Order: sequence, then C-alpha cells, then structure tokens
Amino acid sequence: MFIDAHPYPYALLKRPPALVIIDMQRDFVEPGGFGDALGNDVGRLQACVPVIARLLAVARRLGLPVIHTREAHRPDLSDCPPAKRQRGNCRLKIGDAGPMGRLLVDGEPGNAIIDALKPLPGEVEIVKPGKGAFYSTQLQQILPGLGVTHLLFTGVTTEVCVQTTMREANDRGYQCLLVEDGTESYFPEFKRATLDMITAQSGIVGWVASSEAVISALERTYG
Ligand code: C5J
Repeated sequence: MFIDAHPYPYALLKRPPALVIIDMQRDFVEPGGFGDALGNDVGRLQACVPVIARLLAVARRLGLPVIHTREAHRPDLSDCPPAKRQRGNCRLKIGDAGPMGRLLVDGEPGNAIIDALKPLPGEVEIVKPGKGAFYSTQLQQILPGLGVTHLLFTGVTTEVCVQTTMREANDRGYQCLLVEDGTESYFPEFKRATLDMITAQSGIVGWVASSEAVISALERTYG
C-alpha cells in the first residue's frame, strides 16, 4: 500500500509508521507564550490543530505509535545555551515569567501540550532542549524499541523544529513524510519553501502528502 505523496508514492510496510507531533505546546500556539514574545502572530498556527487532532484520533484507533515532543528547558536553565537565551532583542527571554509562567521551561503551564492534542498514557513524550528532537534526548534509543522505520511528521513550526527533526531522522535512516496541512509556520512563505526543500531532488529529505491522503492510506492498510 502507498500514500499518494510528492514527489512519488510513499510505501507503507506491514508495521505501521509512527505519528510524530512536534511542539504543539502553548508556548508556540497561544498568546502570551515564547512564540508571541518573539513577535510572531501565533494565530497563524491554529489551522493545523484540527488536522493533527484528526490524524491523532486515526493513529490511536489503528494502533500507530505516537510520539509527542515539547521544547523545554530545565528550571535552572542548565540545558539552555547562553547563546540561545541571549539571542533576540525581546522584552521576555527563555526562563522569564510571562502570563503562562516561565517561557519554555518544563512544568510551566505554558509549556504544556495544548488540550486538543494531549498525550495519552503510554504515548512517548520527548522533552527536548533543542530544535531537533534527537539532540540531547532518548529518541534514537526509543524508536527501535517501537519497531518503527517510517515517521509521519506534523506540528510546529515547519521550518524550525519540524524540519530540523525531519532532517535528523532522515540522516538516521528513517523514511520521513511531512503532512502538508498538519504543519504550520508563522511565515507561510517559509512553510512553502520547506515543503519544496524536502521534496526537491527526488525527495532529498522525504515526502509530503495531505492529511486526507495519509488518513485514507492508513485506513486501507491498517484498518
Ligand atoms: C521554534 C519550534 N520555532 N518548535 N521552535 O523556536 O519550531
């Protein structure tokens, strides 16, 4: 079975792919968080929420492994490089108190994954200090245990944490597909460019497909 994807069909195996949901946390998606503090229009990210919720419901029903990630630093910021904290000319920086608690700090209300996509017990939740989900986490050790070789990517933001993680996974031998309407950026032109970069050169990083194509192939293959 195949997902109707770009630049060519994405083959599904007997073992289902994992659904990877990158950083759908209040910090990036809601007013008053880190994304907002950086001057972004966070409303732009809302469009992918119902799409990811639909994919998540299908993944859970069909028994796909689900991996959630969250960009977060320890409360003492010992895992936040000074260069990352200092960068930008903003009023609030990582670790400063905002309306949803300390920005990008593990355990703060603003660091939680949004209610619509809350992880269930048993689903993997990777807390990552970097943009890529393999850097300084256990993800590389966890994936073989799940028997996963194929990864379906969703989340925010397309050109930052999603693309970084997809490239890290590609270098580690995973077959990666990005769900086009299941990801958003504060900059629509960066999202478009990322989709093009991933699929150029016959899929140099992987594939892109619509959620409709992904869901219909998953239902046909594993339903
Ligand atoms: C950013 C992310 N944009 N999740 N993080 O800093 O893409």
